[in-house]
Amino acid sequence: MVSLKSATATLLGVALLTAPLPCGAVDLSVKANGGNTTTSTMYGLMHEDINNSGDGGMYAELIRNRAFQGSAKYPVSLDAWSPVGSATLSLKQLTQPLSSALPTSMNVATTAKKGKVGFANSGYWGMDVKVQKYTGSFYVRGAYEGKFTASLQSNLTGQVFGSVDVESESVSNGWTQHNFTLIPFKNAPNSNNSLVITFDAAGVQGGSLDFNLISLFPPTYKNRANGMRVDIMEALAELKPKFLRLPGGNMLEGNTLPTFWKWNETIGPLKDRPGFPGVWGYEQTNGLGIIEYMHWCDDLGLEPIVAVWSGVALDGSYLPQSRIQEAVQFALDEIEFLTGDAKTTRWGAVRASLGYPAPWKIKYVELGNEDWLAGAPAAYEAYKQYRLPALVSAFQKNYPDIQLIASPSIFDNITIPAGVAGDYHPYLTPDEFVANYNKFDHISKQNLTLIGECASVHPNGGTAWNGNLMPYPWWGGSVGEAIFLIGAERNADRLIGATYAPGMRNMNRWQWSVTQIQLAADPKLTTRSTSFYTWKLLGNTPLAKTLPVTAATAGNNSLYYVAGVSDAGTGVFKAAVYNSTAPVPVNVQFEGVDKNTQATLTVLTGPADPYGYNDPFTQKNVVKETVTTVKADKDGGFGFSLPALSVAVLEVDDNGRR
Ligand SMILES: *[C@@H]1O[C@H](CO)[C@@H](O)[C@H](O)[C@H]1NC(C)=O
Ligand SMILES: *[C@@H]1O[C@H](CO)[C@@H](O)[C@H](O)[C@H]1NC(C)=O
Ligand SMILES: *[C@@H]1O[C@H](CO)[C@@H](O)[C@H](O)[C@H]1NC(C)=O
Ligand SMILES: *[C@@H]1O[C@H](CO)[C@@H](O)[C@H](O)[C@H]1NC(C)=O
Ligand SMILES: *[C@@H]1O[C@H](CO)[C@@H](O)[C@H](O)[C@H]1NC(C)=O
Ligand SMILES: *[C@@H]1O[C@H](CO)[C@@H](O)[C@H](O)[C@H]1NC(C)=O
Ligand SMILES: *[C@@H]1O[C@H](CO)[C@@H](O)[C@H](O)[C@H]1NC(C)=O
Ligand SMILES: *[C@@H]1O[C@H](CO)[C@@H](O)[C@H](O)[C@H]1NC(C)=O
Ligand SMILES: CC(=O)N[C@H]1CO[C@H](CO)[C@@H](O)[C@@H]1O
Ligand SMILES: CC(=O)N[C@H]1CO[C@H](CO)[C@@H](O)[C@@H]1O
Repeated sequence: MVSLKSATATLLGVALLTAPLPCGAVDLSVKANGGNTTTSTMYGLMHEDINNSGDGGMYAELIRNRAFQGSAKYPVSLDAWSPVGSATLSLKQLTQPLSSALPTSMNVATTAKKGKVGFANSGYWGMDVKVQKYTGSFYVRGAYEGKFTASLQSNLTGQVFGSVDVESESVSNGWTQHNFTLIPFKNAPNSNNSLVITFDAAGVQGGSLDFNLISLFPPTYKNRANGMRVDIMEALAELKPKFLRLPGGNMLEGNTLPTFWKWNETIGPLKDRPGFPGVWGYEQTNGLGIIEYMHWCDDLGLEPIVAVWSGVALDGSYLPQSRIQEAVQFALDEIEFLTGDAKTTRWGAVRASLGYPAPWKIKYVELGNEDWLAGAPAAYEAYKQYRLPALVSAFQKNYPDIQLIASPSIFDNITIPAGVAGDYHPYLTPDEFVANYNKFDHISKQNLTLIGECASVHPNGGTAWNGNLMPYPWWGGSVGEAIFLIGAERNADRLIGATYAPGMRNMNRWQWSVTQIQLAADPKLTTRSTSFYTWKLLGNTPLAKTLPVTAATAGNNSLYYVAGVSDAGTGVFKAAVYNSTAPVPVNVQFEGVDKNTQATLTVLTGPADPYGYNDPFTQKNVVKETVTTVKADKDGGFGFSLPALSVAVLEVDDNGRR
């Protein structure tokens, strides 16, 4: 809630709105009582390692292909690595690998008898180099006396921004970890940088050394080891999200039946994490594992919605009924790993042994991902017949306090078992979102629903899924989403919450273009999209309770709204204008609010072109936020005018508490 003082301070040169309203204003009266208490957490996050939003995105690791992980789908490679000096790089599967999870390593050979040789890694399309502390580590095998030099340098000019010497402990018959910290003495002018590790050819016996798990982290959010990128977490925190749907959507399913996302392979030391053949075009490191997701929740105060595998793969194959208990047990174990007692449960003890004795609390478990899609109709029929029932009965028995969520919603031709919620994923045009403003008006509390993914992805009149997605979230699309969300907030006693999806993409490698945040190695390119701003405004003004609104006049179909009370007990009115040729005058009267009460009005407007978007490469924000103070008239009404294609929130100040 913006206090009167700060609201005045943020006045953007707009005078208090006291002018009489034009005729034809939408005249709304908000009742003091009779609404519904919000049970939903309303706005949250959904994360999927799509287009390097995990590896190369959130996850702060700077070294790409750090452990030469691969699979049948993505064969191991030397991507991102290049030799330095006279070195020759090759991949080796040694009889004594670093670990069974990381069987492939990089052999660095040289015929030179002296001079520096080594290798460079160009990162996730560059690396951000600043005067700050970098934490690095590598494993090496082979007899070497001398020192290693780790340096951060320009990939364009070779200029060195900082380096550190690491005394060799390496021996011929085993792997030795070398840790280092590096503080550059200078900021690099751009992100085209590499980590270079060299050693002295003269000190090497046998002509080569083997390397694996070469890692480098910048400072991370809340200084977590193996943590998250600071600028991205800060951007997410601005949304004031309430939950995180994890570990993703399609990613949970995997490409084929044997290669589903295995939570048990994402835990423990990095050398024990084999990686995962991702579903978006690259092998994932599993560095961002289930514990890291929990830390992400802890650090941003998010309620985890943990999705468990329901026995289907993206290629449409699914477990027969005779094997469904495999998925059930795997899911029960996962929740036991997160929530089980460290002393009395098997998986709780495993968690404790990894250094996390305190269990997490899990309130929501989702059973699968979009089970109406992959392998339909046969796989969906199997979901209805035995996959969902098996999971539901096992969870209701073992975890009766957890709110279960089926991956389809009541809008997906399914009868969801009693007590289980559903998940609805609208990817629509703005017009369709607006047409769905009333979507949840008639669902019952028993049909509790999560909007687990949501975004405007196609333009009105466009080619829908036969054509391309839009290149970025665009203003008209963002307003369409906002109207749908405002409609949803009117029913926030029947919804678990709503989240945009996907959250982000790396501009250097992506398949899905419409994301809330765009990013690259260079933090300057971290871009908040038009939808980021609309979701932020709605998410920063939560309603504890809805309030009934009556319209004195027939109203104007271009204005969509919800009214309610904030957590602090003050009045809140949220609205958006769509398909209007002119500003819409509004008069909102809160029952019991006196004349001269002040309110803060925040209005978001976009560029003249409704297809305008926030381009990471120009870094210009097309969304304009205007904050004004509005004073109640003698009848306690707040009069203001909302521009065509706008999203607004009016917050009655503390003196308007009822
Ligand atoms: C850095 O250099 C390597 C090897 O020359 C090259 O393959 C890579 O694309 C470069 N990376 C960047 C970010 O320019
Ligand atoms: C390197 O650092 C890691 C993480 O702090 C630590 O677990 C490990 O023991 C260190 N290794 C050595 C050889 O010091
Ligand atoms: C993880 O669990 C799956 C399913 O039970 C199993 O196939 C796999 O071997 C396990 N991975 C490890 C590293 O134990
Ligand atoms: C709806 O589900 C039923 C039962 O699973 C199935 O027989 C029917 O074909 C489905 N209808 C549509 C339109 O998908
Ligand atoms: C917006 O206006 C256009 C053109 O009149 C119309 O086709 C469309 O259905 C309208 N959209 C909504 C959501 O009212
Ligand atoms: C839940 O939704 C379904 C499908 O719309 C409907 O048939 C059913 O009656 C609803 N259940 C309750 C308890 O309202
Ligand atoms: C409260 O819930 C009832 C029953 O679902 C609904 O009819 C009514 O519109 C809701 N009122 C408000 C103000 O949200
Ligand atoms: C609502 O008012 C605006 C501005 O006067 C106008 O452009 C729009 O057509 C109106 N919408 C409807 C549905 O009457
Ligand atoms: C010459 C070169 O590779 N320049 C690149 C530096 O990095 C930025 C992104 O961080 C690229 O846009 C440039 O092309
Ligand atoms: C490796 C990978 O995922 N590459 C794809 C990322 O997305 C772009 C844009 O759609 C594709 O061209 C790449 O093939």
